[in-house]
Amino acid sequence: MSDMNAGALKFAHKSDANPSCDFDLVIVGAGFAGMYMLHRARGLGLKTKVFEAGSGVGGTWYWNRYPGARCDVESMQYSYQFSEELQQEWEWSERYSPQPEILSYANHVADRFELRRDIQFDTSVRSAVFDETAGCWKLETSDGEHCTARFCVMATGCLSTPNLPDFPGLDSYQGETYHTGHWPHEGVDFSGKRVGIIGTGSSAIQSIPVIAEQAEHLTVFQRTPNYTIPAHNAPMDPAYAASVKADYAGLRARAKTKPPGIDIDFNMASALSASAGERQKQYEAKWAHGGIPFMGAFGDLMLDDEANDTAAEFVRGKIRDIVNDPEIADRLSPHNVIGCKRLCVDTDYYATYNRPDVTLVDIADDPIECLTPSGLKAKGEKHEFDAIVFATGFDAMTGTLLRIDIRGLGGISLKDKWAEGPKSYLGLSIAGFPNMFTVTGPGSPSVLTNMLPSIEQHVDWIADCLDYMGQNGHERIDPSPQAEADWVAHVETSAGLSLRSTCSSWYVGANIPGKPRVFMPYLAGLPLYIEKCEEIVANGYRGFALR
Ligand code: N01
Repeated sequence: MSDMNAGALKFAHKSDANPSCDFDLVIVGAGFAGMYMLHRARGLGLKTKVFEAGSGVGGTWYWNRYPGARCDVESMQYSYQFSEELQQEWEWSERYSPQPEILSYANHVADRFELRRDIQFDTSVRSAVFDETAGCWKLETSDGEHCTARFCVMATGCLSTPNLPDFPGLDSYQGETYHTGHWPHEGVDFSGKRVGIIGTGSSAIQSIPVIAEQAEHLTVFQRTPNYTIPAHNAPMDPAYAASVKADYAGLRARAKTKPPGIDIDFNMASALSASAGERQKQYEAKWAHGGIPFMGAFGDLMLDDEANDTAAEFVRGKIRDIVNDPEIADRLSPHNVIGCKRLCVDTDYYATYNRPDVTLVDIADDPIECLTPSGLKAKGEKHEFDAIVFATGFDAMTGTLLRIDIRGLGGISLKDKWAEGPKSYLGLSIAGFPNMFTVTGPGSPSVLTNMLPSIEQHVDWIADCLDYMGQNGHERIDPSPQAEADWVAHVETSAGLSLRSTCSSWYVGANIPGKPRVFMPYLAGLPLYIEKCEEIVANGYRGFALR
């Protein structure tokens, strides 16, 4: 990482650079991206302000408080690496961290680096308009406040705008409603209640076993079954934690060489070249290890349908083993490409369907007809509920950005620019929107990787860029339309190389009616992406106009 204080002197005199702006930098969002961006900006001596919609830091982990919420990347890797002291002092209590612990960690970081004094909570940004004459971004908040800034960093998260489908009769329902992505902070007690849950993605798969423990009866409405691998979560092994801490830099460096930015074992051999017995042994070992590394069983799982189906069939076999009723096991068994939608990681998910107080309703061919005052109607049958949980996901990657009225050069709106899908250079910047950066934006590896190292890589890139601009007297940076178009084409070509882009997932916007079908994240992996980002910098910020 670069020296955080380089360029501080230049920026200490920011008002000389552009006295007409209130701030050097405004950051939107105080999740892990916004917090680290603020920390780096301070190191550069930038006068910075952060606006955060929530009442506290943590982003995703502030909002997603549903029962069972837990990270699917192991704790020792799902953490910041920018401060050796921080990574040495923090103790994770479980192999996979539960949401409250990750939120405590975010609060600890905010306290340790005294971040709160520059964060305005309970404030969302309504609009950001570039004033070409003044060279400032003009922002308006939800409170009607106005401010200006030379630079704007959108640290708005990839999964931060919940998707609530427009079910007919939604407003008529009289019972309690919850969305997993916007859970009440005081928690919910489902004891003695008849609960319905809509959706079977990662959030549902984590919450269903916990809600089933509490509720009098739980009914799950499944449109598409999902593959999930057991987490085998356990208390943190102190010897393992100590061994990581003895060489944290080693672990972080190894992780940076792996496509998802996680230090996991990849077997590059072909599944189809292995014998049936070898494949079974390998899949059993990965199942026993648990979690996302399952997809590292063979090198061609995301490249070849037939290879992929060997892994898919293994998981279907596990479902048949775990679920007592063969008909329910069949309904729970996906037949699409495993790993095409985000692989889920669970604790006791499939076994939950052996409970007499859990019912699975398959709505694949017969969507929910409507909500009624006392529940909902599906497949011609009325279901009565005291509470309905919408585990229906997010308007991912672009949803939050497009809810802000962002206007760049010539007053062009981001909404118009992205009408046919997101266009950006490196997922970091958008042509025609100068001095604005997006952390883990569409066109970057983001959601296909461990988010923390991806966030840090982006924030470091942006901070180094601001430092470079300060050192060289540049006031404006804007990617060229050609560089952007070339990158968008490269992102699209990369997506076509993997089976990952072949299904109706939120990666392609398929979950939101009317959203353009574009594979949004960059699929070629973190190491290649980092190489490209560094190469662009080494070539004088190739593809950017700096002036
Ligand atoms: O959302 P999802 P999520 N009628 O979009 C269904 C991350 N995450 O919140 O598949 C009926 O995956 C929809 O059905 P279908 C992770 O990256 C991480 O669960 O579209 N059903 C689907 O079953 C994850 O991928 C962690 O047919 C409707 C579900 O709702 C991402 O967040 C934990 C419907 C939505 O699933 C999103 O996960 C949680 C309708 N009209 C989340 N509309 C961890 O770190 C939607 N559905 C572990």
